[in-house]
Amino acid sequence: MDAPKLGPDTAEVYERQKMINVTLAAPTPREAYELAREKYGEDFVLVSAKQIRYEEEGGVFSEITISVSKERFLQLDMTEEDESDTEPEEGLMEELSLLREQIAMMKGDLLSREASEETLIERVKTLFNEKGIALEWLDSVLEPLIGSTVAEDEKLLVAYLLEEIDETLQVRKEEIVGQKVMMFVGPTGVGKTTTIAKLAARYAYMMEKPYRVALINLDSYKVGAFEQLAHFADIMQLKYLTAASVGEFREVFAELSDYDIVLIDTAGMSPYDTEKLVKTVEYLSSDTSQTIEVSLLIAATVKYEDIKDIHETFSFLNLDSIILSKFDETKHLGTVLSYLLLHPVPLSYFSIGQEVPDDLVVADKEYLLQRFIGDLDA
Ligand SMILES: Nc1nc2c(ncn2[C@@H]2O[C@H](COP(=O)(O)OP(=O)(O)O)[C@@H](O)[C@H]2O)c(=O)[nH]1
Ligand SMILES: [Mg+2]
Repeated sequence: MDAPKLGPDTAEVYERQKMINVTLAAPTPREAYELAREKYGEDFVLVSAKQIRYEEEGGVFSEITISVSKERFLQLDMTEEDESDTEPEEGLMEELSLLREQIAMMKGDLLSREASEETLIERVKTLFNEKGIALEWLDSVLEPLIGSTVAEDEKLLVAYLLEEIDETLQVRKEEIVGQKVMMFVGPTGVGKTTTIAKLAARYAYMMEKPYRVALINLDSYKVGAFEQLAHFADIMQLKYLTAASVGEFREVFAELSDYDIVLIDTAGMSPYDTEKLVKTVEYLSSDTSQTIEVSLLIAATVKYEDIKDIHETFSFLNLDSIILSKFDETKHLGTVLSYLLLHPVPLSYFSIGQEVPDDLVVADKEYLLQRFIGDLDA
């Protein structure tokens, strides 16, 4: 035959236009013909018949080839296959489609879970950001949580962030060993002079032992500034000295070797002031090898825009500690907290009001966090 092979070998199916050739085998040509009639009724045409000898068994078989309409052939073929061969295949198909459904469900589940986690993280991030915490810090802390169990629960997420804040914040123990020299820097009006007065009273009269306290005023610019600190010194009967230049500072500092604590008041943020501060710090650490603790005062009320300027002006002094002032004036500590998270310098004291000497507390993370949580709750 010259037609191309189309079907399985056993059936030797050939297609001619709309007809298909089917070969059937039986012991005799007659039985083969009966077989064809059984299968296709009258709907076929006999094409050829031949006898086949089976070598091994020495038997003879008759083969007939008939031509059946494609339609009829397919009908029969399908029903036959349905009964026998296709069963396992169909089972497989069913299993496959079931599996596919399951995978689709799992995928959907996973996607919706990821999506809900993302929205949960976004929600908590927005909450903290609205309270002043920088996105930069929030992203760095929250990113590793994506896909973790913490990210599936809002309360856990909030608790995790508070824990991270707690861990990042640093506080400095109040320690007085040897001579302690402290310089207070920060923008005008932040509360430097008031805080120095509070600390002077604390060290001189309110600790378990009285310390000898001296005050130096480097704040030669502000009108009335000399009088303010001098007034406190007078009331508390403490040594008080002024120095308008680094040269003068050198002279007055030399007089103070007997004092346990020297507190240095400074002026604001002009380049002239900061240059004087740098020179003073340099002088103290190089010429007298005296360790000097530089404390930056930041008001809890500080605005986000201002805190950058403050950082740029004072951070190159190598800050040893930060004092937060005006705690009593705001409930919103996010901005200052955010600064502390991005620039972790230990906190030393909190100024919580105008009263000298009472409105001062040693820095305490709990105190700060409780207030921040109160603000979050609101
Ligand atoms: N409400 C409040 N006012 C404060 C606090 N600390 C200082 N002040 C007030 O802020 C103003 C400026 O304080 P001052 O010590 O002169 O700031 P300085 O310019 O940094 O020396 C004064 O009226 C202080 O009484 C504080 O913790 N809370
Ligand atoms: Mg002052």
